[in-house]
Amino acid sequence: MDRLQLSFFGPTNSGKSALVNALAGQEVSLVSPVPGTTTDAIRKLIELPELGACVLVDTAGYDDDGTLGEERERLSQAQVDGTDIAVVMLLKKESPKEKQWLSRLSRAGVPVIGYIAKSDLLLPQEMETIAARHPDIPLAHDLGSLLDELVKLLPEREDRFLTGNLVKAGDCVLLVMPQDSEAPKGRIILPQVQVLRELLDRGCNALCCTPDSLSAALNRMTPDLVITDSQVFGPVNAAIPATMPLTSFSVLLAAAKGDISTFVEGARAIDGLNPGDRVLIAEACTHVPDTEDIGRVKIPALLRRRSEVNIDIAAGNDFPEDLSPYALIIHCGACVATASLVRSRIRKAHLAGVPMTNYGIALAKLQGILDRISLP
Ligand SMILES: Nc1nc2c(ncn2[C@@H]2O[C@H](COP(=O)(O)OP(=O)(O)OP(=O)(O)O)[C@@H](O)[C@H]2O)c(=O)[nH]1
Ligand code: SF4
Ligand SMILES: [Mg+2]
Repeated sequence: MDRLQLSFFGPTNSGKSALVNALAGQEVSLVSPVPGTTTDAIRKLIELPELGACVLVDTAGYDDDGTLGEERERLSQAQVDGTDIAVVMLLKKESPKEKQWLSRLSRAGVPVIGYIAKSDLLLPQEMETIAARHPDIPLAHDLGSLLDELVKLLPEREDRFLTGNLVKAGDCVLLVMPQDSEAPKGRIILPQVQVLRELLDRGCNALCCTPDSLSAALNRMTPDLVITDSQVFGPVNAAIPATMPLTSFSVLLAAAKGDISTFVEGARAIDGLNPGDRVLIAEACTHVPDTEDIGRVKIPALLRRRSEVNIDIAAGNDFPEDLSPYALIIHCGACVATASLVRSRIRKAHLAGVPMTNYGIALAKLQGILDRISLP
């Protein structure tokens, strides 16, 4: 279910945007002979026959001198986290930043394909010289060879179910989905749609209700599992029998995107928070915060009820490089981000020795029911 993120890095004017357009078979990015044409990272969601659901990320080129160039390179660097496979453009004359970028990607554990840029303009021996410079990475020089190398590097796609072993065919599942001011108008949010679809695919019977209609729903069916929005964990837990399995959409998502045991372990650090400690709330995307925003309003309020901690918010790509000031990181459900992004952040937190949890698990902990919920 997770999209494969393919990111294209390289010097300005090396043909990144032209290559992304060729792969997508449409104009995703502007191509021009003017160095620095692409300024911000451009993301294109696309289905490629050989690769499945992908997000192609065209980045601003490096080797762009000046302050803006540095700023653009910083934005391109932010795309490294979350990248499943990187395509790095290799020029005839080695770019001064080539080695630095290759080692940055290698440190981040991102597999790389070197793409010999504008190979139609090169002599065979010039291509060989570039290949000799990079004996350790697979190389491509046109669309066909790039697709071949991408297919070879495809990570094992785990087609695991969001609901894991919590349900089996024929089970009745009750979904509690508040439609408060935070819910998008006229729509159901993605994790709920995904879970509902999966339950149908797995041959389960699913009934949806809001917290207000929960008791009416319970009169109609005895669920084998209740999946709730984690914001109403407490009242839902109080309304159902103690033996009835209960989980939340964000717990299911946390297990699919990240590492549930790290998150459960991280949530236990909430007990050790002291006044003055710094907690980082990290969101994978930027969205306009709401008055009932879970990360900016609800979780901070629950944390401060226990201890006067200081809270920093990092949205989108602004995940701090230096995590050492933090006593705890609480990450969002990453509904629109790739699992690789969350895993790379878990790795950074681990290296910095900072516990990390996520919204759903933290809410369960803060509402005193972490040990009550079923994990997929
Ligand atoms: N001959 C040749 N020219 C190419 C090829 N790919 C791109 N170009 C040309 O190179 C120039 C730069 O291409 P872009 O795709 O905009 O390069 P870019 O790496 O995205 O550049 P920035 O956005 O500035 O970082 C354009 O004039 C393209 O037409 C190629 O494979 N062969
Ligand atoms: S990616 Fe994170 S912050 Fe953005 S909407 Fe999804 S859960 Fe919220
Ligand atoms: Mg470009």
